[in-house]
Amino acid sequence: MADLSALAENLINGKAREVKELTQKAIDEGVPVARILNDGLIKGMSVVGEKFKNNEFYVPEVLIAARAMHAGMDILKPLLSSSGVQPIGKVAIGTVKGDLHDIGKNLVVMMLEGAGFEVMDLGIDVPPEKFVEAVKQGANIIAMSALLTTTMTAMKTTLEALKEAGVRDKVKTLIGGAPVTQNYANEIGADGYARDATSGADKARELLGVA
Ligand code: B1M
Repeated sequence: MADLSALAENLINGKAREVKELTQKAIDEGVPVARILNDGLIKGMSVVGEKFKNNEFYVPEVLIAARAMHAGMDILKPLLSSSGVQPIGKVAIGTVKGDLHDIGKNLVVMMLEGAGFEVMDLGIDVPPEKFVEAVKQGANIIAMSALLTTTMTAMKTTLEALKEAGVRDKVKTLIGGAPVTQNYANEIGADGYARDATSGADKARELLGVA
């Protein structure tokens, strides 16, 4: 019998090989892919997120757990679309123009994927036009990361570009990164701010009204 709690547990402990095997075993035993995703991979990743938030896990543990999650996702992904499981939303994320820091942004990507979002990772040094283009490609959330006080202003420029392109009301915006604050989000009119990767995924769910 497929043991989804063992799958979640192995993911939390970063055991990629075991996660891959248990995911395949569950599929072979006919467990619905949505259950494997929700009660195995996503459940495990949400524990990782909580531990990270509470300083019980640090960046290396999160990266190792994320690698394990990807090992399971690689097997599940092709089956998800054919089984009709829809992602809970599409997030386009990038580090803003002029900024090359991506460690924090990559953690946010992992937490978003772990929460069931489809993620378009636009990378680093992302110009406003690229975010605008992502909205045209169906992104429900534009998520921006900045690590420099000199580049966080590109968040404002990007929001202005979304307005100018006439797509601002089609998308929610989420910002974060070490120098960014809730006050700054209020000042520039971003829809949401998150202080860490786990809260980023929580906020993204909240912005789309996903319980
Ligand atoms: Co740079 N750097 N750096 N750097 N760097 C900082 C940010 C700095 C604070 C160091 C310092 O002076 N003490 C400083 C910024 C000062 C400021 O503006 N206030 C700085 C500087 C000045 C620079 C350069 C200008 C240095 C130079 O060349 N003179 C230069 C700029 C390059 C550029 O971007 N154009 C530069 C370059 C670099 C490296 C390339 C060498 C490297 C980046 C490598 C990489 O990312 N691939 C680097 C690094 C590693 C750092 C430090 C040491 C670590 C950043 C990091 O990865 N933290 C950093 C000092 C520090 O923080 N101690 C520093 C770990 C990461 C997990 O945290 O990114 O904060 P963080 O992400 C968190 C949250 O912020 C949040 O969640 C994450 C996880 O919880 N979060 C979000 C982040 N994005 C989010 C988005 C969300 C929600 C939450 O929603 C969308």
